[in-house]
Amino acid sequence: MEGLLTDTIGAISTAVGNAGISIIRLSGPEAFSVASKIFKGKGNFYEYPSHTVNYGKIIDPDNNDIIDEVLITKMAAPRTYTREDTVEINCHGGYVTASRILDLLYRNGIRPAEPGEFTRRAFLNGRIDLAQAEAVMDLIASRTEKSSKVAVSQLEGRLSEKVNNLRRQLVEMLASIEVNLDYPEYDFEEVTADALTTKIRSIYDELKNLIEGFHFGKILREGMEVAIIGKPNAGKSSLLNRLSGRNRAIVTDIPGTTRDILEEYVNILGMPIKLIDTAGLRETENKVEKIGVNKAIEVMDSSDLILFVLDADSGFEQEDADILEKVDKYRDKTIFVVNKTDKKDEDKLNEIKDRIPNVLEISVLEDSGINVLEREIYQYVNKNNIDTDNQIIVTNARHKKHLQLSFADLEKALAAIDAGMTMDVVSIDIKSAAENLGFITGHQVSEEVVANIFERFCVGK
Ligand SMILES: Nc1nc2c(ncn2[C@@H]2O[C@H](COP(=O)(O)OP(=O)(O)OP(=O)(O)O)[C@@H](O)[C@H]2O)c(=O)[nH]1
Ligand SMILES: [Mg+2]
Repeated sequence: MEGLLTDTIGAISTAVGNAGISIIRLSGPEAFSVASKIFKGKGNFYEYPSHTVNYGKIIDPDNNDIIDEVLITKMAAPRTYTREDTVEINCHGGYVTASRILDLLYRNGIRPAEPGEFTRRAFLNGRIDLAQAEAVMDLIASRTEKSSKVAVSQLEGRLSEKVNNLRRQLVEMLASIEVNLDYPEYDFEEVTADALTTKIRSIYDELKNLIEGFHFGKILREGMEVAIIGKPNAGKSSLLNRLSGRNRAIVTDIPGTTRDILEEYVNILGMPIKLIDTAGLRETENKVEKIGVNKAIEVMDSSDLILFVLDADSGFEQEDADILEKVDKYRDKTIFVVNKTDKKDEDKLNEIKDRIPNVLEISVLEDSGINVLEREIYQYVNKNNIDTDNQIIVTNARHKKHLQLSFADLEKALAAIDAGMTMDVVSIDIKSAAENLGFITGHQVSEEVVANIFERFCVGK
């Protein structure tokens, strides 16, 4: 990338939309000189103390047009996000004003920031490590309080700390092996195969834990997929509407209303959930409905959790028996729900309870049992007892990849020791394991990989 750290970059840092204010951020060696050219406030911009907010106007120096009244924040390096001289202009909301100011800046020597370039600079200037930089992106994208908590803890460097610690242990191991090999005449403590195995095993176990947590991390970030299935007219779409709090799906008393998959993000007790409404499952000759039914069956397989909705109005029917058979292999990830309990036909309800003893009774119409269902869904997600406040959770696919590679290296190292290989052979795998961990925090990461990661950021972050 040209002008990697010598250019001064600028972008609108707030989201596009009708916000009250927009913030334009500048970073780089010319940030102050360009700001002083277009900003007219009380006194000389250069003399403002660092980290102060100042009132003034943005004026086009070419024709003296006043573009906006703004608050400008001046922050001198190195105590800034990028560690460079930084200026933030709070201008009035709306895209038009912010774009005009940005345009003025571009005409006066500022280069448009590339996606993620501010964070990239923070990384290149050593303020944050790579895992932290990626956490910034996660934070921007995170939908709920819980997922943003995980991102914040990564930002604080907990994953990095852990990975660095494991990496350091591997490097120390390599060092002691080398000392043994290179200076056999000295009386260093000998690295025995047993001692080495024990040490590698403990790191191996820790990596395994981190890797296993990835699935949960993905759920936190992208939302767990919960499929609502059941026979036609059971009230699946009604339930989706209730849980999402809006009339997303069409509801009618005609069986076979929903024909396609419908997805909706909802927030259940702080967990992001992707709810999937499906076509009622039944044998059908209707071509369109048939496709919908097949899709519903696919979704059962791919989803993280299934809500099987039965109908207290109709009782337990052959269609339910058929679905029960289909859902059997997914029992561990199924919550059974009987809707329309307001109908108060005890016999029909008991028919269902006899077949499915632990079925959860709800009525979307009367809004009963919904809170209990929400808690069940929440508990299902948390049943692995992952404590998001204290556990390090891997949420990023790139991190996971390198953890897995490192894990595989250690597996090879252990096998090599077992096979009675010499220490210099074993050390090759250990070195590779350490390198793979280094890739996570960017300790030894090629320019190309860095560029690739930052390209995924939004401009202005
Ligand atoms: N009495 C009562 N009726 C309900 C309840 N929930 C939904 N209904 C009604 O049941 C009918 C079917 O509801 P939908 O939500 O469309 O059912 P569905 O399972 O999505 O049906 P398909 O899309 O055809 O598979 C509608 O007339 C709803 O108003 C409930 O708790 N009690
Ligand atoms: Mg429906």
